[in-house]
Amino acid sequence: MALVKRCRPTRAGGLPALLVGALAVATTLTGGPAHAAGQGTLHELAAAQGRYFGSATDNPELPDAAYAATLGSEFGQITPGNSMKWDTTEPVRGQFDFTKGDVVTDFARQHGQTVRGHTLVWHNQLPGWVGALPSAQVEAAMTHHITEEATHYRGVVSAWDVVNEPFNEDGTFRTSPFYTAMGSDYIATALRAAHAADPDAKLYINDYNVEGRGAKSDALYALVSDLIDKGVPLDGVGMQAHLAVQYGFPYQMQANMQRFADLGLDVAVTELDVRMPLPADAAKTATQTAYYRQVTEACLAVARCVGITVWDYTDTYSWVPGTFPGEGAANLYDENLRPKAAYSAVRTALGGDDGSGEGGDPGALKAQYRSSDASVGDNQIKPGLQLVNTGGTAVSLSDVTVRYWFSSENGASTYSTWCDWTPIGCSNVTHRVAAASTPKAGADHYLEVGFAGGTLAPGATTGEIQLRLNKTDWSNFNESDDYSHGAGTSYADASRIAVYAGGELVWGIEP
Ligand code: G2I
Repeated sequence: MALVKRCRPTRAGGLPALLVGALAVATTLTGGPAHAAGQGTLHELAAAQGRYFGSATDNPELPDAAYAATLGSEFGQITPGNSMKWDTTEPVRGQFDFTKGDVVTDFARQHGQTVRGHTLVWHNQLPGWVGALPSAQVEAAMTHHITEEATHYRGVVSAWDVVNEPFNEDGTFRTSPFYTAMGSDYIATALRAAHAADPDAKLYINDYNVEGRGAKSDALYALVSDLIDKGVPLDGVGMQAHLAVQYGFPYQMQANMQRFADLGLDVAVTELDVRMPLPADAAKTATQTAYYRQVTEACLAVARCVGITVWDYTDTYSWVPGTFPGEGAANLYDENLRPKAAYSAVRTALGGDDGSGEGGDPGALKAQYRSSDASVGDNQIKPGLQLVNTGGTAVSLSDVTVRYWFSSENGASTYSTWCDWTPIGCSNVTHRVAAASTPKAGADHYLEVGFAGGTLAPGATTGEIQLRLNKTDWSNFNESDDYSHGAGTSYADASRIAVYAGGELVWGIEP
């Protein structure tokens, strides 16, 4: 669906087109296109650059048909998030169960995807019996586990995270039953056992917070240098890349990847996501978008960076909210499986279009908002809105609508709405309140704004539209928890205000 195709010639007496540059507004893209309609999938774009683009998945997610459709089409590689871990595959000593992992590898085979095995030796998700073993028995148990699992998946997985997360943040070795029993030699022993069981699989050490230069990545560098010197089978390092907007981008990520590559190792980004403190806003979303783009660019700049795996592709199935309460929105797609701005940024970094089907115009319309409301607890809501055409083609406004979501509290179900002022003339603006079809907290109603006609030229803005609404019983609102409400008093990009063209979402994130 392309805006271009819906555009009609500018009619006589069309709306004045104010220049964006005349307004002091932020211009960062945050809402992003609502549809993935570009040329080629993420994996196809990556493959054209000699890389793969993959996603983690998990067994409970696969019956979700819409989820599975995108998992199977957009991504060329998958990593099982849990089903190859020790507590699943050998819950009782010597009793192996590969049922769940096999479901994932079957999915991959049906969709022509490669599989990253995750993970053979890790301190976490270990069955209790391992920790209860006498030290003298741990090596045999570890070797047996690796041998059985890597043999089962021989020829099926292309790479293994043989050892996962061996380091503490300060670069010392993490304590685990394996480290306690064997010291750091457990790592070489594990790699040798994996190589014996599956000589063709690429063998990795995988960790988090090793994406940038620092104590932890220095320790990993020292470890892998030593393993290479000793002739231990090792093919690569996995950089998980669980990033967060509030902690900054990894320090010198590309140079850090390059130093591992210079040792003759492959580098893989194995678990990418970029979380943020909720609620998402325009600034956090812009930072997230930049981080996804920068990781992609870093990988492409390092010849031995073989590919990128996101730690699941949608917020629906993210591990983040369960581990970091109050944080989330970390993935490339939202909970409605709509690609975010980060998705577009990854596509363009991979050399593709942005996925909007708009001939390279990222999100041809965007909404900006300011609050004109000094009081969030009185009987009126006063949003200021404006639309900006960020694309290269004129947009007909007659089939454009904008939604601002709020909560009705407990008052009347009828409303009055007002346009107080706009440079395009309030007679050109329509407004009404409607009940949300799926009421959510902070979003059981929305103010819908439309246009009698007119055309918004490339780069033009409607200018501000000063709106106001009240309940007909004049009872008070509590705007502070309203989905689309913000405290900012100057215009800024607003990802919680949706813009539709021809009934299709072209900007923003619905509640
Ligand atoms: O924690 C994020 C990742 C960090 N790197 C290693 C990865 O293996 C790890 O993945 C996550 C999974 O995505 C989560 O799904 O590992 C977590 C456990 O360390 C997984 O969470 C666990 C829950 O904690 C359990 O309560 C649950 O039973 O998933 C289990 C299976 O659904």
